[in-house]
Amino acid sequence: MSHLVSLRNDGDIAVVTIDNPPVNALSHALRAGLVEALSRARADAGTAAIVIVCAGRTFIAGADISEFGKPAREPTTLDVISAIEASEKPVIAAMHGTPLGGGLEVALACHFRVAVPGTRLGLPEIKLGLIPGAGGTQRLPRLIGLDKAMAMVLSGDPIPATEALTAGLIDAIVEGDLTAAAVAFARGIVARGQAPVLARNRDDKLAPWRGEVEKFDDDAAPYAKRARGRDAPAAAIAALRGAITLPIEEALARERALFLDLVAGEQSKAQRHIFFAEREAAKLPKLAGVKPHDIQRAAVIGAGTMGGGIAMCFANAGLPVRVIEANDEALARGLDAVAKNYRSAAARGSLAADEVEARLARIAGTTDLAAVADAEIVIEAVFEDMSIKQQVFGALDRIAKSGAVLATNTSYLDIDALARGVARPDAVIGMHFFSPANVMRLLEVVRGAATSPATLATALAVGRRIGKIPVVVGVCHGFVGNRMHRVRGVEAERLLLEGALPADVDAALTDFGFPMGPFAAADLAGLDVGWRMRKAQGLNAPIADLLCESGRFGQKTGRGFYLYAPGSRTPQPDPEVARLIAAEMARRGAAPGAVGKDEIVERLLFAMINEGARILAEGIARRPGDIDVIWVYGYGFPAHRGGPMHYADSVGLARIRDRLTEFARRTGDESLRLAPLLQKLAADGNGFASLST
Ligand code: T1G
Repeated sequence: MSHLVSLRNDGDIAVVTIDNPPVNALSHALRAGLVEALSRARADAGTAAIVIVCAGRTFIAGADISEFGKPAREPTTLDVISAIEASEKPVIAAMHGTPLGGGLEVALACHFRVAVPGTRLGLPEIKLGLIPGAGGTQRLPRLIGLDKAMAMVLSGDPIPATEALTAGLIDAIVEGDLTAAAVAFARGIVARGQAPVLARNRDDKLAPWRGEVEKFDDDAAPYAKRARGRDAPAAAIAALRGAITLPIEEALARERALFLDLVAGEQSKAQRHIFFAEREAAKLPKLAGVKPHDIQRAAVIGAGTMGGGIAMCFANAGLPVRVIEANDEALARGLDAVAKNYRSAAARGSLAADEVEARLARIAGTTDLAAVADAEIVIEAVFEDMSIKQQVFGALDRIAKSGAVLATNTSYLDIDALARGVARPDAVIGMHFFSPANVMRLLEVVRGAATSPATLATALAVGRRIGKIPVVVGVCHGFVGNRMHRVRGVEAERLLLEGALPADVDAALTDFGFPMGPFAAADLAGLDVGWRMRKAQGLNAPIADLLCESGRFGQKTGRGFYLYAPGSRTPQPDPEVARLIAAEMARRGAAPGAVGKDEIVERLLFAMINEGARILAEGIARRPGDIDVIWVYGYGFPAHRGGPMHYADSVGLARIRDRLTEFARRTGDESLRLAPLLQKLAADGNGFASLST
């Protein structure tokens, strides 16, 4: 048998143990071993029941994603499932960790399922631009009902074992040694002569839905509405619909056909790229063997929106955190906002009341900076002003304990300049959180020229511990994300001066898949933030500056690029803004014109991609995939497009080169001058992906 699967008997119970680290993915070798083991156990007269269990940290966490896009090899996952369902002896899935995707589908083919406490079960395929392709959309609703199955398949989020038991997805939660408990469970089944029932033959949970297709369509509609250009949600709905409109064999065939279409599609390729790029981003060969500091306690300087959110990240991860503010009033305001945030989470039912209290208890506020003395990591999140930050770092240098990491949450200031002002520049690093910090998963970890490997390793470890996706970047103005964001902003402003309106530009990007366009996003963030920054740096944004000069700061003033009805966050086009833009165009002698949607997308994204090429050439980002992860998790770039650099490869760098050349000629804009790396790759017929091989 394959080295990944072993078979032994515990009396009359056969135990099939899978061991394919790190997550027992259903690779070809594993499938072959499983089919072999099952046929042996079935053929063995001394075997009355079969237990399938996994070694390592989890039950099968899905199909082997790295095999997608390659020729399918037999036995397939469907063959494994047929082998289980053909067994006349009860087969029991014994689960722990994260049985996901094809792993849960294997369990759904078993006659019984048991799990240890803490197991999280799910069908996350939709997060890879796919749908369950091995019967999940048919067997799951037969066990737990269509509405719950719809929620699981279309969200892709796992459910805890307790919920799975209540829903009927598992038959028991077992304590202690999983294998022993599963063997005992199997023995009980055999002793009671309990007839094994296959999920595929269950109909009690589906019967209420037969003839209720309209209700199904109504319930599915909100999911379809939120698809924003993704193909997988519609495919999932179509597959689930088959559960109540088709005989099971036809429904399974339809699911499979929909799945195979998606696997071969660009969207799933893009989302699989992001899956692996996210994990690659955490790997820095140079840090191999470097031990991060042990972090027991954190401190955050500043209780503003960012400081409060950062403190919540630590409290959510079980770490005590001190929040230091300049005065009691600001401290109280900050801690109130944190408490309100937690209480509204409890009100929404996404956090238990006792958990709210436990997290609040981990956050202690003070106005005494000396309180940072026992923290192993200090994160400065004060006002974006270099002189204020230098003062804070000077004080931290005197107070913080030796070996402490001194991090700054600046979103664009020079980390090296901050480090030069302290006696321990090796301990200085940027940890750039995204707002709201307790929600956004991205963390730009900015390595300074003097940052030590231990400081970097510690920041990465802390990032992962507080549930972030840390991506290492170098020091430059705006690092990776904001540097590209600024270039996109300049191009967006230019489009307004060529006749596009804010709503045209925003619609082009939301149709592309972004949750929000640049102008609605600017109104949400507050136009005054960017205005202050531009003024400090001698930069300008013609229209945004004009809006700010007239007191239009966005949602906070009810007027910005859009109008907002009192209490509403819905942007309404404002004729006054159109007039203001027209007047500015006239003042500049610009002829009014129209810019098509496709050109708007190209202008905004190709300019960003060009800047991304410069960033790669300068080594500010290590891999194109790092840039993609930053934009997908920090700026809402649609994951089904794979991030800007992956998207560029799907368009073709030669086309981007030619279009940028055309745009630069037409606009005379220097920042659109081709990045040499883009030019070279296009000339060689290569893509950015060629840089990662
Ligand atoms: N295939 C291949 N490699 C995988 C993998 C998978 N399914 N899951 C994880 N890895 C690798 C990962 O790249 C990393 O490698 C290492 O394992 C540890 O992962 C037919 C179509 C299970 C919750 O979507 O969500 O089944 O970087 O760092 O944080 O219907 O991994 O060390 O070289 O993420 O502890 C459905 C995907 C597939 C689950 C563990 N399954 N995995 O998280 O570790 S589609 C999924 C995860 C499918 C069927 C369909 C997480 C995890 P390396 P990690 P972790």
